[in-house]
Amino acid sequence: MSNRRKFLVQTLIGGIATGLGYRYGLASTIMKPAVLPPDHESFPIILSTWNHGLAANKKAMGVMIKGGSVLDAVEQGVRVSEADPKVQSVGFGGFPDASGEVTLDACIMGPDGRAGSVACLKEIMHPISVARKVMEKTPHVMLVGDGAQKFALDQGFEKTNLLTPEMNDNYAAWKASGASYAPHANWENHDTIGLIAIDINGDLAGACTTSGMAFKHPGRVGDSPIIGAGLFVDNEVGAATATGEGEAVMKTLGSFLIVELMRQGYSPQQACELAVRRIVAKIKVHPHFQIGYIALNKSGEVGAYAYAPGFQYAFSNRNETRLVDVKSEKKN
Ligand code: SD4
Repeated sequence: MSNRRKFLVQTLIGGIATGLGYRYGLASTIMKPAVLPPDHESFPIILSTWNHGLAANKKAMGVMIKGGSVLDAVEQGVRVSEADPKVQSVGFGGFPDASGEVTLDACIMGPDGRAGSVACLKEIMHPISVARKVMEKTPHVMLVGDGAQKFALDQGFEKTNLLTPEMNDNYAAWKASGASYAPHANWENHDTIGLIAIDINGDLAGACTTSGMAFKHPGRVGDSPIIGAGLFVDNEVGAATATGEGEAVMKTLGSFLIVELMRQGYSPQQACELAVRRIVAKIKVHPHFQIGYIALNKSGEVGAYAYAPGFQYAFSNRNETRLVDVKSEKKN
């Protein structure tokens, strides 16, 4: 067989195998992600959800520029949002649940594949740091509720009242208006921070932290602390994180899906679009539905996509930090 024919036959067989693999979910076992050499000129690269990500990115960049690890960077970055009462869906000053309590969800994942998570954690200012301790100090991945709080206190974290006077007023107004739960997640009222980063060595990490949907049912946990839903990192491939109505992200394991799509060769942008379309195909969404994904691959390429207009993310590389408007499936 001539070389050209051999090439064509091999390409055809490879294409069929890839197509079948993709169709039957086997592609990750037969394909390697395309990895370009890291662009050291602009690395580190950091992406985070919503405009408060600008401050978080700057903090995370500072940590890496000073020689800190990418894991330290993602943790320190999102702690900025957790401590800021103006960020109303994360940490201190976050919206409470339907009983008036602020309960926090967070997770972290590092380049070595380790992960830690806390859910429904009360009265602790920095759930992301508790999640990191779960990862580093226990054989577990996730601690929830009272057990998570006990662990945090044992680790030296202190109790803080997370319900600010402003949020108390919001809660009272919500009660007075009939106290019905309506998941409206967009820039006006939602700002979970998911932050993903790649350092100058090409190592990836991510962190995601939230107070969840405003006035949620007590005990409700969203996507943000669920590894694979709100966040996923695979150091060979890339990282992805989510914001918006977590139930839809959980039902489709959105961040894991994006990373697996990138493993199969899709760009971060294509992978985010496919993950949003997976939700559209599988779940009946309501008129105020919103979901936003951001993703970063091992080569430093980035992508983002939302269901509805209004989603933004903060982009940083060594040279600049800026806010990016994200395209959406629904146009208005
Ligand atoms: C949740 N995904 O608890 C979170 C909420 C969110 O911006 O992202 N808000 O479902």
